[in-house]
Amino acid sequence: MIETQDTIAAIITAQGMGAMGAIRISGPKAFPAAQALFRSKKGTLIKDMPCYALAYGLIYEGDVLLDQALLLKMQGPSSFTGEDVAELQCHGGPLVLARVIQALAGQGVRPAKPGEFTQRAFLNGKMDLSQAESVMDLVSSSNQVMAEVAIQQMQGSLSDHIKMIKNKIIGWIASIEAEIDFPDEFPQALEPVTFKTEILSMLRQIDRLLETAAYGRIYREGLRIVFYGRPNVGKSSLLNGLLQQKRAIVTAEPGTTRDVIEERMMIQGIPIILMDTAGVRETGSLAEKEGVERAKRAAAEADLVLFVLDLSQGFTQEDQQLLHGLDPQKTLLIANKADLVTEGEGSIREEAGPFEVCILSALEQEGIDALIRKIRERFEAGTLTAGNTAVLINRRQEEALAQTKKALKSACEGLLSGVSTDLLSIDLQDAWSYLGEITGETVKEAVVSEIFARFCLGK
Ligand SMILES: Nc1nc2c(ncn2[C@@H]2O[C@H](COP(=O)(O)OP(=O)(O)OP(=O)(O)O)[C@@H](O)[C@H]2O)c(=O)[nH]1
Ligand SMILES: [Mg+2]
Repeated sequence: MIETQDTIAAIITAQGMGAMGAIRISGPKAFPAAQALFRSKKGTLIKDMPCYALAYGLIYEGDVLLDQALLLKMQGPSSFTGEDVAELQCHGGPLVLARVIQALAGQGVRPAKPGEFTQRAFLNGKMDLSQAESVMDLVSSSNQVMAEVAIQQMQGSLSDHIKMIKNKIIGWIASIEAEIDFPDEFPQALEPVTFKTEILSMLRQIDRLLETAAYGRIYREGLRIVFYGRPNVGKSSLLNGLLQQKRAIVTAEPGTTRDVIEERMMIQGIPIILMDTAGVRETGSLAEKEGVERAKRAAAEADLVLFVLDLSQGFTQEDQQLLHGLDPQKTLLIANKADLVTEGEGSIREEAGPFEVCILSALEQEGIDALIRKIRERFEAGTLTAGNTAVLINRRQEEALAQTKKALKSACEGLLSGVSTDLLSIDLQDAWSYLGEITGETVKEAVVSEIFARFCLGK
């Protein structure tokens, strides 16, 4: 346990006005500090209350009555942070709560930093780092899938898996150490063929976890869909059509959109970031040039590009050039302005080659539903259906798993090519240590602080 001598407090309910507002006080002085402010109606003292008991009373700062409140006592280690915790359930006015926090400051209780309660829970061994990260995922989840996965991960769906792999590796390391220390009794700790089979199975498990990274990013941050194409083909009209509002300016003049316009929406439970961009063309205008550069960057970083063309003009040479650099797996070709043509739909499909085509009219709102279905299909065409997984790893965990995989592969190759056992042990220790970054045992203090600093206040 590290030094957590300060006693801290924060409002743990949403900011602003509400029927109720709760304040959490955590640390060695939680009970005496709360006692200095709180007078129970029945005269009960906090120190005499059992753990998880509630008391009703009044909160004072000196002689000034601040509020009526319920006090909940949670004695360390049986609390969220693992420390002594007192929670005051007050009335939810921002001023009332601010005055209570101020009164607590008078008792030597300092305001908690963002994520500090959860950080203490982690440091006191109440949860591992991946579980702590899931707390934030749950609080900030914008969709049902993320919320469901976050609660599973808080319960240990990821950490149990990681612990299992780590234990196996520790077993191997122990065998190697035994071989080094007592070569006569343990002549060949790891039998190469068995070891190879086991390590391959472990690598498959790691791959399955790694496969969840892409969905993890989408459910945490949103699927980035970028409208891309020549000027005037109807990109902004399509953005507005999907959003069902006139978000972007639409004019008959080519070069209307300059900046990247970003909007969030949900499409059948998937969080989406829609990005409208400037039409790509050679231009003398500095602002438009910059817009075109931004459009190209956005398309390169997109999860899905909606490449829009004007069906009434057909598949122009410029369209073909632009489309050339795009990945058919990550692109849908939108043939817009279908209302202006009566034939030629078939030929666009042929010309599109490997690109899937969606014919629609943004102006008449024809074909938008089919587009939405196609977006959903593309999302589900990945390696797994995210809805069935209990784990969605984040970028940090993905990086640590990729490193683990490298170290394990190196161990496996080493054993097969007959390297010395101590080199093998180093690879396995590396793998163990990378896994420890996920659960938190081997992660650097600075990384821990950075993770918790991203949390919201009061969490
Ligand atoms: N007939 C018809 N006109 C459309 C359709 N979609 C867009 N337009 C028209 O095409 C013109 C250009 O539309 P925008 O949505 O501004 O096109 P854009 O691709 O965003 O253009 P830039 O921002 O200049 O790149 C406007 O006059 C729209 O009304 C459509 O489906 N049918
Ligand atoms: Mg536009």
